[in-house]
Amino acid sequence: MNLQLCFIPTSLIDLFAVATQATGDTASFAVIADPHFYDTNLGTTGEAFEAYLAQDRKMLRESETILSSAIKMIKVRRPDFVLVTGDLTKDGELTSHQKFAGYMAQLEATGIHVLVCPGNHDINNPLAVSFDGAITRPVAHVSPVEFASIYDEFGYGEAIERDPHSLSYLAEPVEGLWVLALDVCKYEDNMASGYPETGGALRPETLNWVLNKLVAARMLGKQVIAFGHHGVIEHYTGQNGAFADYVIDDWQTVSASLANAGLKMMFTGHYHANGITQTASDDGLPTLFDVETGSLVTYPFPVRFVSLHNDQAAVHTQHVTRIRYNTGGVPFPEYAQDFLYQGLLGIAQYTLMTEYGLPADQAAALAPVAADAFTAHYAGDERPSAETLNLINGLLADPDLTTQFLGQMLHALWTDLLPSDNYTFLNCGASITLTVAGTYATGVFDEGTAEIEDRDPATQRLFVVNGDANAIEGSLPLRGPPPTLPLSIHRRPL
Ligand SMILES: [Ca+2]
Ligand SMILES: [Ca+2]
Repeated sequence: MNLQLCFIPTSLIDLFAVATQATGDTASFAVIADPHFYDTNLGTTGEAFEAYLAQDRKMLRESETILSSAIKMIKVRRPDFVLVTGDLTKDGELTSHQKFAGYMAQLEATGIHVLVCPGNHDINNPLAVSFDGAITRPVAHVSPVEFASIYDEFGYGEAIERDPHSLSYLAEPVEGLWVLALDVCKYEDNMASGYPETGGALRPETLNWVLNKLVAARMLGKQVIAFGHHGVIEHYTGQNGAFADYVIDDWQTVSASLANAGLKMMFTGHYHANGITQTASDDGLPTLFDVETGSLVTYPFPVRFVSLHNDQAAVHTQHVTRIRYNTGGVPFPEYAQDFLYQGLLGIAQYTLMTEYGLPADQAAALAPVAADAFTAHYAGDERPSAETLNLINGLLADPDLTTQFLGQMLHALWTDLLPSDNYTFLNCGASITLTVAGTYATGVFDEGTAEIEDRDPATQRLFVVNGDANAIEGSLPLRGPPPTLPLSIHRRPL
């Protein structure tokens, strides 16, 4: 029996590109999350600014140049539109919003639509201040009405319909594709409380509005995706218990309602982590994906690119690796990873002492373990080393309940829930249909004759490594009609 080569490209995005080229029925978009744009004219030095940075993990001084690099990446890929999933600004300062909108206008000027939604930092924020030495001074912030006005060109002005109860809206950036922008932030009482509410919820009236839109979409034959700031599904087991403000209130009921009404993909941010999780039906089939994108001011600065075809999506993540900024000669990724790690160390040690009641020496010993876990979780596709697992198992076996709880949390942070986070193929509909483009037989059985397959995007031909012959061979055209066998063979010694 001859070995039949199965021509499956190694990259899912390539597979998808092939599939969509065949039908032409597709949309492409990019997602950026939590850019936390900061107008540096409001101050970047002094005791008060340093104190702000110390209790945070955002690269505020660099936010503008990172955004600029991300925009360049997006312009190269030329998607149909871009989703920005909230926390557009550091703390809702009017001038930060205005400057951020200016950058979005650059994208629209190249024909790429931009759709935004608010995050918990963007509206009615009493922390909108300027920094001067040890002093902070309140600066203008924006109301819900002003937010919609500033972003008129980026969703609100072009909406098919706006929800009367929130800053949610419905847009159709590509014919046949409805995009629901969901405002899940709770900014109504911010000024009275003196602090921006971190948690999120889909107001009952807004949930009804969304469910009605999903019914209408089905009737009109529109495909629907949604985006919002807060997660609608946990991104690790127990996230809602440990960080309730990062998943919407009553997330299980709400996500089930959305899934039952036919929503299949929701794009989110807020936790600064790049992760994808799913709800599943009783027979294990995915019903709703929460595609969370990491922050543009937190290492490793992901920008997601999504190719959508009916109920299937290829998700690909790129990272900002270069910025125009003086990093003291240190490569930007290294500089940024160190900034994140040092920030997380401080936050972890403080939290372990104040919220978990650990003595200073124990908190100092555990802080690096926590910082490692969050750094890995933020990047996505987290895989613990044997050493890390041993350490976590030690915590889980400890008789002290607080230590056991910390062990559980670290274990959960390191456990990547399905599907994979950075490069994946989301199939929300019927099973994928693969069409055989052609076959080629080497005439060799039970040897390594098809070890690595790859596609040459320039020629649209597929090549395969024949390990047995120590050569690259096979040249299968991936465009046009299926080839007539036998295929032309190009053999090159390795
Ligand atoms: Ca995952
Ligand atoms: Ca993950």
